Amino acid sequence: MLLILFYMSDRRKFVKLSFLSSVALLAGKNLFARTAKADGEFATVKDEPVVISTWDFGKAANAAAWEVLKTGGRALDAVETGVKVPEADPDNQSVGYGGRPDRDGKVTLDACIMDENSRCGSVACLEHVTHAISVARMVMERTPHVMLAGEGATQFAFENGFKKENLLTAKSEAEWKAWLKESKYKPQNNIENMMPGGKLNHDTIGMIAMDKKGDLSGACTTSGMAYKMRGRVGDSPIIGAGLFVDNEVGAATSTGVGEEVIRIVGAHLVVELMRQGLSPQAACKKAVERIAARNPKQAKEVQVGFLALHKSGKYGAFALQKGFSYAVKNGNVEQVFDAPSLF
Ligand code: SD4
Repeated sequence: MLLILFYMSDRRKFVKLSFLSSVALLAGKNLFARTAKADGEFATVKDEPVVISTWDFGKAANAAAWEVLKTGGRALDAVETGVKVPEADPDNQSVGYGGRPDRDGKVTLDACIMDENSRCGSVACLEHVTHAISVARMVMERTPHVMLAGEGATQFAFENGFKKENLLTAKSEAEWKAWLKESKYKPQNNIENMMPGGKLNHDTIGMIAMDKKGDLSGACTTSGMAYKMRGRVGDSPIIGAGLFVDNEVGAATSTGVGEEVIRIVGAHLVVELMRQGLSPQAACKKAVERIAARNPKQAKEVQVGFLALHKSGKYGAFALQKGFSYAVKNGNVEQVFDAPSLF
């Protein structure tokens, strides 16, 4: 009865909304698709699977991860499966195969992975292997170490069955050669490199998942800042900076100018703030504010975004600048959101 009364009194609003939705659908758009929702509005309940990841391209990665989660698979397998999608995509020029090279023309990859038992693995400056995340997982599972870097990481990959590949695509090579003509090096918001034409093209994928058992895992993989110095390592392969998972509390990942994230050990900070009771979005915001407070002038010129999932199933994100998006997938939601930002 109450429901009917509510329906009657709200009928006008309902009709208006239905009309707007139909117009949007006819126009081939979802009016509500990218609204930044209040923190945790679509929160899942504990023990229901969910996967979240950075940027618009996280949507395709989430879909692959979801195939693992929906059948009761482990979050660790889900995040590895998920981030392999952008790693293999030649059109994604900031992750894996087809990534933009360093200033010497070498594609070097950074990646890390962490599970519900705080087991973690990482590779930095890995060359000639598309799936850096799988090498990172092997470091975790087959060595007593957490991190392998440079030639040692590449050698380890070959010794463990990865084939030598050329990761530099014709497109990325042509752009790098064009960049060489000017050879400037100044980070740009949401680009973090000097691409000719200033075309937007994002960026590191950080992914966090919670499986049916309520266990958390995360993965982060990138070709790093385009045209970086040879040997430069960003935040993405650094446990605590680019990714952190604490199965008691939650998990966080980052994207943007890695140097800024490393200075505040960003992902770990976000998780610790959630431990103190902050919501995922509030925790991400506080971490971003800490970067801004440290160097207010510079903070206006660079992008950093954090994405977090609380053990309760709530998620949230926050960035320095507008333009950071994140993708969410669970049983009810498959959507890309614009993260709120400081500036
Ligand atoms: C890095 N954090 O290498 C990565 C790159 C990135 O948005 O995420 N750019 O610093």
